[in-house]
Amino acid sequence: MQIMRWGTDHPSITGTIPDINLKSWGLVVDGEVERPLKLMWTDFARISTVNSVSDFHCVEGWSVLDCRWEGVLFSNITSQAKPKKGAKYVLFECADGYTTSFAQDELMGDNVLLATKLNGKILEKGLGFPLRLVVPGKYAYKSALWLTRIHFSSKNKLGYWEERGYSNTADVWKNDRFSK
Ligand SMILES: Nc1nc2c(c(=O)[nH]1)N[C@H]1C(S)=C(S)[C@@H](COP(=O)(O)O)O[C@H]1N2
Ligand SMILES: [Mo]
Repeated sequence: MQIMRWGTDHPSITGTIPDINLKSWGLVVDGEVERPLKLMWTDFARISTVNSVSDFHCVEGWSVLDCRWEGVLFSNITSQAKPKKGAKYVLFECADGYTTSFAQDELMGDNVLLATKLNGKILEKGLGFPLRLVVPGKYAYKSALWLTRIHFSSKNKLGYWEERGYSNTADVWKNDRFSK
């Protein structure tokens, strides 16, 4: 296993790092939900956060160990937005146009975060500022940077790399890299 620095992989599908202004940025939570939300940065300061330490693995063979993430539990957002029955799938959209997708039940663990901090510091621009998804045990392409939208649906829409042949389940410990 290769241990590397952050950002040595392809950090953005557009090749540039989105420049996000916190005054206008907001996270939209919509789709098949009882209560669509738009959470602004000032709202994030009010929602309680948790810490979660995990390793980060890319399908291309590099890893970053012992990342201490801090952020809002995904399950906290779900309980606010209240997805409708049957809205089993979740698509994450990002400021650079990137997307990634999950089944909702993969995201309900107490280590799945919308992270605002890494190792005690607000995320750097290149690492997803202001908000990135952290799903320990899933490959790095499931960690959406520069989040702008969480969309609940009864339909399973594949994300950017998942559409291009990478596994939708992406379990690191099953070496589950490519779609079957
Ligand atoms: N918004 C966005 N998120 C993204 C990507 C991207 O291009 N855009 N690339 C993914 C891939 S393929 C990897 S390996 C990781 C890299 O995360 P890092 O830049 O923090 O190392 O981000 C993932 N999340
Ligand atoms: Mo990647």
